[in-house]
Amino acid sequence: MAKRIAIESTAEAYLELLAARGVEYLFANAGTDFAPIIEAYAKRGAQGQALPRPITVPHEVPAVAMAHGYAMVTRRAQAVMVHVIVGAANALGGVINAARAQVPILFSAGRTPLSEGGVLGSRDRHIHWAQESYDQAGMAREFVKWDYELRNFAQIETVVDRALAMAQAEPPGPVYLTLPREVLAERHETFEYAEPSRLQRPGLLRPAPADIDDAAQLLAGARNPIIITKAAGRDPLAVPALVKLAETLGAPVFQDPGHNYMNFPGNHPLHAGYDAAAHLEEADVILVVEADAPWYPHIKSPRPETRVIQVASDPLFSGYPIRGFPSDLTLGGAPRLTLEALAEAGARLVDPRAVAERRRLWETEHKRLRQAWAARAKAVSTDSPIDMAWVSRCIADRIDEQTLVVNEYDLDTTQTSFQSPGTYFAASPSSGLGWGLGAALGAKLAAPDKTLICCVGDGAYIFGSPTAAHWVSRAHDLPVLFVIFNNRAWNAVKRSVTSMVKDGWAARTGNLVLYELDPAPEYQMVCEASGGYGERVEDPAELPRALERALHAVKVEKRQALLNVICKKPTP
Ligand SMILES: Cc1ncc(C[n+]2csc(CCOP(=O)(O)OP(=O)(O)O)c2C)c(N)n1
Repeated sequence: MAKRIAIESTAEAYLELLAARGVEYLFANAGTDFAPIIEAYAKRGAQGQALPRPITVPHEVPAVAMAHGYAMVTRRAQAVMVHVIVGAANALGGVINAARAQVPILFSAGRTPLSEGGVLGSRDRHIHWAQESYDQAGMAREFVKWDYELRNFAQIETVVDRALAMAQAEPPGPVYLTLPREVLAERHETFEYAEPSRLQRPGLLRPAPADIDDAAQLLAGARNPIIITKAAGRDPLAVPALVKLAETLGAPVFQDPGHNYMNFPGNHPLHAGYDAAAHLEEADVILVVEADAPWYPHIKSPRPETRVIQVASDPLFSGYPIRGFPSDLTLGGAPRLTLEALAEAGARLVDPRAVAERRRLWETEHKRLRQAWAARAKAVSTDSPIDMAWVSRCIADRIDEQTLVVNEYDLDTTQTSFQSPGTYFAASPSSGLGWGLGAALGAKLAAPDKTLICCVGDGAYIFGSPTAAHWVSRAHDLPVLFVIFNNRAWNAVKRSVTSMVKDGWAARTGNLVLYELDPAPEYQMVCEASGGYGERVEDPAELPRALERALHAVKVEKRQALLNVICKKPTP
C-alpha cells in the first residue's frame, strides 16, 4: 500500500522511513553534517510524528557497540550516525567487530557538503574542505556488506530498504550509508512510499538433502565424533537444534575458548568444556559449527584421516583472506535448519548402543571437569590480591534466568554455567577492544527487564570510552553493573610474548615492556562521577557482599554500578 505524507526535507523522509521500517534507535555522535537531521527531529517531534529514538553517545566506540549490543539481543538492525570521515574513523573498530560477529547495523555518516556555495546546506565552515575524502566509504568497505552515498531524494526508499535488507540478510553484518548535507537539507513537500516495504529480505536457506544425508552418514558411522562451536548461538534457535544433534550422536560439544554466544547448556552432560585440542587426536569425525578457527594448526591438528564437516551460514568465512581448515563436507545455509536436518537423518542411522556408551563416557568427563573447575575456584577463594577465577565464580553465583552477561576478556567461563540461549555474549572474533561497555548498554536498551552484568579487563574498560559510556547509562536510564577485573596490566599482551618465545630475552631478563597499566586510577570514581554506585574491592571474602550491594544499586535504585576488583597482577 502506498503511503503519502507531508514533509519538509529529505532528512524528514529519511527519519519517517527508518521509523516505518522498525528502526527504533538512532545512536548518534553529531557534527555540522547533522543540521538537517536535527531540524527534522525538531519538526517531527513538535508534530508528534514517529521517529527512531535519538540516543546521544559522546564517543563513536560505544555508539557502534550499543547498536551491536542491541542487535545481538534482538537480531534487528538499528541505525548509527557519526560525523563525516573523522567520526567514521573512530567508529571503524566497532564496524569491524560487527562484521566479524555477523551483527547487522545500519552504519551511517554525514558527508561534508558537496558544494562550495549556492545551495541550502553548502559549505559554511572551515572544516568542510578538509573533511572530504576521495572515497569516504573506502575506509570501511572491506568490512561492510554494502555501501552507498545517498544521491537524491527520489531514491531514498530504495536506498533505505536495500540497506536494511542487505544488513539483515544471512549472514548479517553492517552496511554503510553516507549522507551528504545538501541532499538531506533539500526541500520537499510530500513523500510517498510503500508500506510495508516491497523489499523483504530472503528467508533462511538449508543445504540440499543429498548433502545432509552424506554428512549424517559420516557422523552416524563415526566411532568418536566431536562437535566444536564458537557462535552457533548467534541464532538462539540453533541451540536446541545443536542439543538434539549432540544427543542423537552421543557426541560432546566443545566451546571454542573465544566463543561469543551461549551455544550449549552448561549443565548438559554433553557440554565438554573449552579444550577441544585435547581430544582432536581421538576424533574420527569433527563437526565444526560456526567456528572460524576451531583449532590452531601451529599447536595441534586432528589426524589427517579425520573427516571434517563444517556448518555455518558462510562456511568459507569469505571475508577472511586465509583460512585453511579442511572441510570434507561443507554445509551452508542456516545452521538451525542444517542441525535439525542432521539430527533427523542421523537418528535413523545411529547405533543406539554405541550412542548410549559414548554418552556415558562424556557424562563422566563432564562431571570431572565441573568438579575440577569448582575446586580451582575454591582453592583460590582466599587469595589476595583476588584471583580472576574467584571473581568469575562469585559473579556466576549471582547469575539467574533474568541476567544477561557481556564479557570483554576476563570472565572465566569455566566458572559460569549458562542454560538459556541469548544470555551470554562476548567480544567479536576480531576483538577490537572497547566493545564491552557499549555492548552492555545496548543490550540493556534491548532488554530493559533483564539485569545486565558487564565484565571487562581494566584494559578493555579504558578502550570503551568509560566517561562516555557512564554518561550514556545515566542520561538514557540504562543501569548496568560493570565489573572490572583489574590486574593493572594487559595480560594478553604479556602472555603472547612468553608463549611465543618461552625462554627468550623478555622471560630471562624480566624486562617486559608495553604491558603494564600501573599506576591504576580509582576506576570506581569514574562511575560515581556519573551518579553511579562505585566500590573498590580488595578482600576476596567481601566480594560476594560487594556484588550484592552493586546489584542492589542496579536493580532497586535503578542506577549503574561499578566494582573495581583488584586482581593478581601478572609478573614478568
Ligand atoms: C583496539 C585494540 N587495540 C589493541 C588490542 C590488543 N590487545 C588485545 S588484548 C589486550 C589487553 C586487554 O587488557 P585487559 O582488558 O586488561 O585484559 P587482560 O589482558 O589483562 O586480561 C590488548 C591491548 C586489541 N585487541 N584491540
